[in-house]
Amino acid sequence: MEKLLAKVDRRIKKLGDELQQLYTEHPDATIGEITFQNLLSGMRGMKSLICNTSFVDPYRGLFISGLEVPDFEHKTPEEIFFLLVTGTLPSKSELEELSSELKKRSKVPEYVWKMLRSLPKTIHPMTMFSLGILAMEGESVFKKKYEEGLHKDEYWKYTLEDSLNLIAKLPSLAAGIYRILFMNGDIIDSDQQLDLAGNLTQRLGFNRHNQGFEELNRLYLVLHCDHEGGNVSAFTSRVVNSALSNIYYAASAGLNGLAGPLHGLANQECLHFITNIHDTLGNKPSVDEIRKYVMKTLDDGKVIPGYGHAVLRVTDPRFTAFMKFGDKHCPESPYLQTVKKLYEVVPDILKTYKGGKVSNPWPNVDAISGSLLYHYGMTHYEYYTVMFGISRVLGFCAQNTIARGLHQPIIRPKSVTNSWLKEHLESQ
Ligand code: NMX
Ligand code: MLT
Repeated sequence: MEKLLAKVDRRIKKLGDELQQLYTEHPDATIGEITFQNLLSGMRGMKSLICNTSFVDPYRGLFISGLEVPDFEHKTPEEIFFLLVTGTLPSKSELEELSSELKKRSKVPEYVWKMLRSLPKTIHPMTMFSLGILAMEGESVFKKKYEEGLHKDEYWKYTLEDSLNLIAKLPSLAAGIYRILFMNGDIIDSDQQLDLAGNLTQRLGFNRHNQGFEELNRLYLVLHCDHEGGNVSAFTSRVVNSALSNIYYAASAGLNGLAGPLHGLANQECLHFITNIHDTLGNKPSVDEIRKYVMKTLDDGKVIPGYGHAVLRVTDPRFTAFMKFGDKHCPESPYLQTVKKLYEVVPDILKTYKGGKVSNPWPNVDAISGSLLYHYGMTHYEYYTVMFGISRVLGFCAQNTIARGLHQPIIRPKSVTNSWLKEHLESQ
């Protein structure tokens, strides 16, 4: 792990020096104002975190150290984790080192399977995923070292150590959950030669050579990896880790946020939405029929899943990357066809809905991702957020490793009461 450690160390020193210099030069600088509107709107747009793993430009989408989605969509999850945590893509030998470390650490402890098998079959797969990670908390090397009196400067090393131990187990853990809930419950061993995506595909029990399913899994694990620091799941994981709760606690907490329908569960909601469209209108609904269906959904006081975003103001480039994949591998899929028809009608409807109140009428990643999994026979759509989650843990791990390296403090914003607000606003 020497190469990875050395690179992360260099990056942390560089980021720390930059921040120190900026602070020395601008100690009293103002970054932005907090308006009453910000308080009422979930802190939307407030700049209140530093995150260098990735950045979301409202008009160009996700950037990871200067690379945007088309630049990295063909990489592997291993390369992406290296990029997130070090700021550069790995050389061949760096990638070999990381891959071999992950392979060594991939075995999920037996007690996790025992616990997961004992749960009712009605449980949501995201609950099992979060519980599976939480159950391994006792394996934390950070926790052990902290109890022995670890120096602050070393926190990041053991956060990274825990991260590698956790990331290595995710394909096996996630696939095991799929097999316990939807198959006969046998856990499939993987070929030690496989990478994270190959491992996931094999352990799920799908044919690895099934016209692109493994490639789709690889793309899935890459596209969902990180989306700067303020999204619900990453922010939650950062808050939890800022109390020095180890990466198992932080990842499990972040995933609990991802499990909400306005965040990661939107991919499940989208497939449910499309399935309902097909059940009501048949497998080849017309654009007009879809328009009416969307209008009725809005009239019923529901959101259109997969549309809108807190930061983006254009079609999510991750949506576009999945669309390219769909056009290449399964253009005839009725699910993909309905995704396209929704794309034709929803933005125009949302632009004028509620007097133009929707900040972003364009699709996000969740509007398409599930329809591709469905095409390959993964029809249990309640599982789709787990696929998102495997990838997002890469971002949690990278963000928290860097945050510990920079000695970032416990996150604890101030809240105010109505009476404080009244007094404050009236005194202005
Ligand atoms: N359908 C209907 N109404 C919407 C939608 C939508 N897709 N998107 C936003 N609105 C409404 C929103 O509910 C709000 O209404 P109200 O003031 O009555 O509560 C109004 O438009 C203004 O909200 P915005 O400022 O546009 O959006 P906000 O930043 O608050 O929320 C989302 C962003 C993503 C939560 C919101 O667009 C949404 O609920 N989308 C559908 C769910 C979804 O696709 N989530 C996945 C996000 C990506 N991810 O992977 O996490
Ligand atoms: C994400 O990938 O986290 C979502 O697009 C939501 C967000 O960025 O707020």
